[in-house]
Amino acid sequence: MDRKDTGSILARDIFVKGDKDGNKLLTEKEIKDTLKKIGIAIKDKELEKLISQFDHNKDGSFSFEEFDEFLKHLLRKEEIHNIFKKYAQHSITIGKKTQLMMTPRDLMRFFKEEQKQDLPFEAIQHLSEVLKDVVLDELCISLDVFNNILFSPANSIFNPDYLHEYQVRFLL
Ligand SMILES: [Ca+2]
Ligand SMILES: [Ca+2]
Repeated sequence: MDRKDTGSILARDIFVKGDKDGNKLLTEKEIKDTLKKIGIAIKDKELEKLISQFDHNKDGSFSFEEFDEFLKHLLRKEEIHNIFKKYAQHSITIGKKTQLMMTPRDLMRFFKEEQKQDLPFEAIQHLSEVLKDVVLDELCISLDVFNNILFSPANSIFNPDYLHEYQVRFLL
């Protein structure tokens, strides 16, 4: 079975279990309960935003197709967050907030180990405006920057075989 089948069957299974009244639609309440069950924590406000983003026919609930798309979006975010945490070995504290950060060296490690790409520092610098004038061990890559780099058009010029492994894993 390839990834596509696995993903769809999983989403279908989650959808059917979450659809308590069996009307083939997930209401906001059903979506909330479902996410809790599969261990995805999400703030009410954020969830409302996402529901309106993926509720294409604006009936206030999710059809399977809408839910499938929504779930892929969520899993991709989780995945990127997890992979960021794995490679971001430093943190900085601004006020009361502590934020995980990567150095360009950490990012190079990510490309080498996860994307099988040996990117020289210069190539890394080309990937992001933020990295233009930094040195190897400078803490400058936040989760947002990391996300932008993964999704930047510049990233696609490198090794298309491993193109956006973390973008496509849950989209396939
Ligand atoms: Ca329902
Ligand atoms: Ca809908």
